Amino acid sequence: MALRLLRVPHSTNVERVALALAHKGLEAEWVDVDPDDRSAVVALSGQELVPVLELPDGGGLADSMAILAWLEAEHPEPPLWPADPARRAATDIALEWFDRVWKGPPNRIAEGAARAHDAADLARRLPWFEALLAGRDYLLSDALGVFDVCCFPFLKYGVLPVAADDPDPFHRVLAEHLPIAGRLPRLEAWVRRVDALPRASAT
Ligand SMILES: N[C@@H](CCC(=O)N[C@@H](CS)C(=O)NCC(=O)O)C(=O)O
Repeated sequence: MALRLLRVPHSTNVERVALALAHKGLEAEWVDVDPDDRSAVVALSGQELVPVLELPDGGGLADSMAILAWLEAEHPEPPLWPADPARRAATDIALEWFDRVWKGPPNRIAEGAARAHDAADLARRLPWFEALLAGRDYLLSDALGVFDVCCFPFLKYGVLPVAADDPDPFHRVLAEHLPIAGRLPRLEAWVRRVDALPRASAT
């Protein structure tokens, strides 16, 4: 049975879930929410942001990474997290760093509240991703993992164009501040590699 999820167009965090669902061979029943009317999102989850997963008990689970953790627990195969405890802990540290540290500068720039070092921090951290891809196809291992799914919808803007009908200024900030194409070959190839993977589409 397809999992029911709420989404808005062009959402980075929704794309994380779409990639994870497809990786696990799961089908989605996507409910398209009007970006200007979040009442269905609030009714299901008590907050306004998407994605939200409708749980089997009728409740709603918000936050893309919480949804990915739920999918991993309920549908462990094929895995997104490594089984080895040390590699799993390193993965969780990377995930928390990405959402709590890496995302800060582009979010603040898009909100017009940039700090002095935000643009420099984004530039300084970009080669770290290039280095992670030395000798392997994915950021933390030879196979697609949860850190790839976490980062791809954001880093892709350094390679792939922003859709003409995408009004989100955050995506244009990412495109402007992530000089990947033509400069970081392993990272550019990784973006194209992950972009070629399937997403769970509407059933
Ligand atoms: N931490 C949340 C963030 C969710 C989030 O920021 N969602 C965006 C779409 S990517 C949203 O709903 N923004 C509100 C808006 O666009 O009005 C997650 O990972 O799901």
